[in-house]
Amino acid sequence: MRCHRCDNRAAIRMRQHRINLCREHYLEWFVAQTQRFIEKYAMFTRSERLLLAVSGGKDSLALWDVLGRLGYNVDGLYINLGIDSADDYSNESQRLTEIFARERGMNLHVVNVAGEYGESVPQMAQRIGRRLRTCSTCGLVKRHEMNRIATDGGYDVLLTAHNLDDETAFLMANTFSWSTDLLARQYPVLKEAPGFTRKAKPFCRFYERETAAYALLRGIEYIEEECPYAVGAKQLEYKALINRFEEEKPGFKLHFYVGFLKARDSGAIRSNEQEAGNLETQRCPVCGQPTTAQDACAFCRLVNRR
Ligand code: Q46
Ligand code: ZN
Ligand code: ZN
Repeated sequence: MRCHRCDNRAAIRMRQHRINLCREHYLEWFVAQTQRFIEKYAMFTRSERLLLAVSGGKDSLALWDVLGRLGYNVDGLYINLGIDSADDYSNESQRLTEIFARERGMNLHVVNVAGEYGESVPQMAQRIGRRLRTCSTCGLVKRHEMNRIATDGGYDVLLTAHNLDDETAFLMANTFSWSTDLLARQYPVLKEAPGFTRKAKPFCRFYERETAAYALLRGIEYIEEECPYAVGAKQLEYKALINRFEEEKPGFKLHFYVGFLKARDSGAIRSNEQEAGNLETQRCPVCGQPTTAQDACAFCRLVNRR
């Protein structure tokens, strides 16, 4: 199998794009594609300050690497959730993230949930009796902390490294449950609104195996273990299902996602701007973040501030 751009041995075969590339041309292609997505969806510019949520996994570290190469002004945010599995998941992923940042001279914010609020995420979930739903507690904490650091730090855009596999799994879950609000908010970029920083997902059109190949070929050291709470999550079942479709029909994921974006652009699905606008009038009296609650927001209630 030869590279389509030179005669060297191909390092990756991408059936969905009908192209094989060697290591050097793959790394070049991947960085150029990222820039193309940033421009296509008008995500951000080089004069804006970006904050990237990094987990220590392949996607977020690969995105940090690519944005640095492209000359963007991007800082990292690592949130230590206090997940102390056999592999010491949280501390190990923090360690790898810190090494990555140090080696490249990148600026990293670290939030330790237990240090900040007196309890780890699994402890919070257990206290409120939602042991089996640690992920929903986790999601609430992560969203709040990302928004807090982005607002306090005066960042223009908050980035996450969701890839196409993540996006299509959300899309399928939101479609199966007809969660139209969530569908309306699913887009490569969400405009800023009062109390909300703009959000962008520059990797949303990359297959997971493409981001993994980038991290591997670039020699990035990342945490390979999954969070132990991901096991059995619905999200993984959807991913497995979508992978079966992809096997049978290469390109399925991309068509599914891009088709959805087109439908949304044509106005078939109401965009998020109105949604975010509705929150404008209400602010949490404790933390000041926008909320739909009449009093303290869900996060402040969770951490017992009220
Ligand atoms: S980190 Fe948190 Fe995920 Fe772990 S507890 Fe669930 S939501 S699985 S992205
Ligand atoms: Zn080549
Ligand atoms: Zn609050």
